[in-house]
Amino acid sequence: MVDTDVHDLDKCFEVVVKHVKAAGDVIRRRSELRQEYELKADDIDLVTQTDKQVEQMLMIGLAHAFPDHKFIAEEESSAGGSPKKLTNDPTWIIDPVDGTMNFVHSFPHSCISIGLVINKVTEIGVVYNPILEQFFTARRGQGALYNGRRIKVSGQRDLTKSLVTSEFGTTRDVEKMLVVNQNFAKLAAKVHGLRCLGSAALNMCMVALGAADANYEFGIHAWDVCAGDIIVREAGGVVIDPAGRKFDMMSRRVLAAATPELATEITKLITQYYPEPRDD
Ligand code: LIP
Repeated sequence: MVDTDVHDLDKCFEVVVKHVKAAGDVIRRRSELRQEYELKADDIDLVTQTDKQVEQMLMIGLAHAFPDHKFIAEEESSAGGSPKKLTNDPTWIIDPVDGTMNFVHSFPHSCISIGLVINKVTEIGVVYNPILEQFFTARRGQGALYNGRRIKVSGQRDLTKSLVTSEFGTTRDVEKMLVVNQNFAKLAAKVHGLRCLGSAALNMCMVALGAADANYEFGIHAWDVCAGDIIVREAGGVVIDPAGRKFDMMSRRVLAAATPELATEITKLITQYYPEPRDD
């Protein structure tokens, strides 16, 4: 176990906010321009130069301030090399542009998502959509804020009165698409509405804001959900595994909800899917 007291969490928060705001300026400036992109694992799994440059900006800035801290970052991880295991060491989990497909199309729902995990416990979460000036933050035991204002989940318990967010994802894997479409059909027949913002982090922040009542997805990565997880929980919501077990950030499965009752209704209804490989 790492002694958390030695890590000045106030300084960590101050430094990460400074670098996220600077990186946000880069994304905002470029968001009006059509983005060139490269393909990653699939023809709908894209990466832009901005994803890579923003990731470098954040990692260099944080490594300079905290030389002993570790990183699990999307583009570094997707560029090959052995999967990173989450240790007890202070680890920044970074998605430089969550919602890259949106960014490529100038659809204004993209964000920086970054979390600090120590002893496998998330201490800080920041999600920033610089295009719509949506700045979400949370610190363990200190609540969640949206543009500096305290936020709370909706408190919704009833699935038939719920707005639920999820995604088709960035893979055309046949087996996965079957499950995704089955779950959309089952939920569409029950809920008030389904929404896909195109960003797991922003989908979870909508739950924290009380603007949506639940979010679930299979196939996301630790960097898509690390910050959203603490922001939802600090706003009074729950984050679990979609089968009802404890949330496992490296499992590529998430269910966030306003209440445990709503989460249970969703776990009972949806078809499960287990993405391979795990992130670790
Ligand atoms: C995206 C997630 C989204 C998921 C996509 C992709 P990216 O992250 O935000 O929820 O459906 O497959 O993982 O690639 O834009 O950082």
